[in-house]
Amino acid sequence: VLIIGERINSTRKSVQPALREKNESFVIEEARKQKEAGAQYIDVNVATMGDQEPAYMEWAVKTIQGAVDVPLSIDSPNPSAIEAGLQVHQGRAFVNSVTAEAAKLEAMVPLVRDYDANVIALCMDDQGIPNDARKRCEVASRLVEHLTRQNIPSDRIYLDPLVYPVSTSPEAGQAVLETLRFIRENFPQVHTICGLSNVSFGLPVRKLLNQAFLLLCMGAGLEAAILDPTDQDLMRLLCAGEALLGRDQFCARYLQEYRAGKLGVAPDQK
Ligand code: THG
Repeated sequence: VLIIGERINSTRKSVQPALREKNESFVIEEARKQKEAGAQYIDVNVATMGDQEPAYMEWAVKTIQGAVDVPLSIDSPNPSAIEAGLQVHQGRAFVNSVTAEAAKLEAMVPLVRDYDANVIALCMDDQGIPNDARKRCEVASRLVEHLTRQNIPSDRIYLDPLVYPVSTSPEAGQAVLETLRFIRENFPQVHTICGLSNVSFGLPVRKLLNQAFLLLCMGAGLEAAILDPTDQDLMRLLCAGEALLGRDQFCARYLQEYRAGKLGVAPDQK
């Protein structure tokens, strides 16, 4: 599973003031910590900065990549903020995200193409976010059709079924799993991604729910996840899940993590 670290997000209580003050050492440390914990990309979301969002995005991208060698997922509903981030980004970024809304597609797709980025496409359209899996699958199909017709290579496309809190919509978990299976079966050439932590909003012991949901999603064909890589239990489960699903040849990765003492048990000293 491709791991995108979620911790640099202005909706988090501890992060918002640091971003507002443009605290360089704070964002650098958050990025370093997540990369060290196994994140291959770092998500950057400064959405609470209002009309200053593009300036903050540019600052965050420059600051992080000036100190840590890691590609970023530029997370915003605002095409100007996405472009401000892409303009200063080094390497291949994720554009997070487009939707099937007509205006969104029109503004975002040229950016994805011009900057040769990966793109996360959310399963929602001008009608909003569909509750049931069947409509989400229908939106997923339209997204694949539109993006490939606009010459976005299919292996750059990451479809996100959109995870909702099970506390408010009990069917949210199943809808995601069904959509993931549908995408894997019908569009094997595109990738799947989820923001895991959304599932547990409003409930106690959120980590437990996030962990359980990660494994369910992996079983349904999840290929990339936006998550907190500093949650060691979550990362261990991910590692075990890959071995169990045969996505870790000879369990090499699992054994490597064990020998490095990262599975929470001291390795034998034979
Ligand atoms: N799909 C895509 N992008 C996304 C999401 C998605 N980006 C944003 C979000 N969802 C993923 N990122 C987060 C980041 C933090 C939390 C959840 C998802 C989170 N934060 C706690 C909170 O707000 O209660 C932390 C509390 C705190 O530290 O203040 O749960 O689904 N494509």
